[in-house]
Order: sequence, then structure tokens, then C-alpha cells
Amino acid sequence: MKTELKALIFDVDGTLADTERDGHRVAFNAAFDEYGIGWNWDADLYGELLAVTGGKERMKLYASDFLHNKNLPENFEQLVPELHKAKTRHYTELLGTGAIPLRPGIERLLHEARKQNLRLAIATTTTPDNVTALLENTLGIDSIDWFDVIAAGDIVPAKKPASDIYDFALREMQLAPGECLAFEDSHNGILSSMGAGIPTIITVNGYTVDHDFSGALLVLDTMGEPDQPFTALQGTASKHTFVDCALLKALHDR
Ligand code: XBP
Ligand code: MG
Repeated sequence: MKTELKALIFDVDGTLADTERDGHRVAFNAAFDEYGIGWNWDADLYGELLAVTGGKERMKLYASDFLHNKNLPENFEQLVPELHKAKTRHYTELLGTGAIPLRPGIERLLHEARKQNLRLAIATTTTPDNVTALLENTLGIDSIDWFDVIAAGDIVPAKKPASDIYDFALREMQLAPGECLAFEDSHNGILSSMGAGIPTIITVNGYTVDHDFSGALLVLDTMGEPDQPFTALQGTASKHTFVDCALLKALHDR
């Protein structure tokens, strides 16, 4: 017997909103300026640094693989958490200005899913404060409670591509992977969600359009809107032109 679709689990960065180039990157650079360390990550370099998830991990990757651990700020290892705190402050302030909107179709889909009693969750590598700031500034303060679990940041030992964050969300919701669908935008993201056994739908963005999404149920440019149809890049959505609960249930039953 087929399992019923009970929950939707969303990645945040790149999936709910295009946060990386004009959000996280800008906040990292503001933190580097604040601490006077002379680093500046341009949009192309940042794309390469997205190979690793997690902001602290990303700064360490830059130091080791790009600077070969030369001319690092004094006490770099100890400075990383401090820099990261400053980066989170800059990022949440930026979100407070309304600079980063949700991606097309996200708000509509969340409202519809709630009406249809589908449970909602978040599984992300970013810092919890960043998730609440994005939700509050785009959907309002009450939207935090729409999610059964907001699994974020350092609550698990291994970040994506490890499956830990999705495993955590499933445990918290007491659901089996086959009762859920995951939404991701990146190769590391789908490795994580599929590693937890959750069928996954992808919406790509500028940084991830060429990633390997083998095994995805569907790869789309966006979730689409009734007046803004999506383009399917991998997989078929039959007659559907935007992601709604009917399409999700059909994909889940396949
Ligand atoms: C998101 C990330 C995060 C953010 C920065 O990956 O890689 O590192 O860029 O967040 P995913 P923090 O969308 O796969 O979860 O600086 O708060 O770690
Ligand atoms: Mg992502």
C-alpha cells in the first residue's frame, strides 16, 4: 500500500529565497570589513565557496584552499565564530530591510499546504536566527509556528551533504521518509535529503543550475505561479504549470 503524503520539508537558502549572492555573501563581506581583515568575496568566488555548506566551514575552506593558510588574521581559528556572529548580525539586518523576497510560488504553496493539512518543516545548514528572520520578514511573525520543526545550523554534527539534518527533522516529526517530500536547490542539498530517503523536488538558481540532480523527482526553474509557469528541466509534470498540492500528491504517488 502506498504511503500518504503527510509533510513537506524545505531547504531555506536558494529554495525559499535567493539568499546567497545578495544576502549571505554581502553579510560575509560586511563582517570582513568590520574586522578589517581585507577579504572580499565576489559573486563568482562565492559560487566556488558554496561547495561547502555552513558559514564557519566556508570561511575555513577559503583560508585553506584559496589562501593556503597564508597571511591569515591572527588567531584565525578562534576568530571564525566571532566573525560568523557578526556575519549573522549583518545578514539578519539586511533581511530586516526586505532586501530578499521569497522565490516565486513559495508563499502560495505554503498557504495551500496548510489548508490541506500537510505538515511543514525546515531542514537547513544555516543559522536558526537567519531562518526566523527570513520567515518573519517575508511571511510575518506568525509563520514561525507554521513549521512543526525548524531544523537548522549546528544542531546536528554533520551538515549537508550528510543526511543528519533531514534525519533530525524526520525524528522530530515522527514520520517516515516516504511520507514526506523535500525541496532543495543544490547538489549538496539533494545528497542530504535523498540520503535520508526523502523523494526530492529541485528548484535551481543561478549558482546551482548545472549541478547534478540525479534521482530528483522533478527539477524546475521555479515553483511557478498561475501566471508565471515553471520550466521543467528534468522529469515531467504532465499538464501542471506551477507546483501545487495536486502536483505534489501525483509525484508522491508515482
Ligand atoms: C546553505 C548554506 C549556508 C549559508 C550560510 O546551504 O550553505 O552556509 O550560505 O549560512 P543549504 P550560515 O541551502 O544547502 O542548507 O552562515 O548561517 O552558516
Ligand atoms: Mg540550499
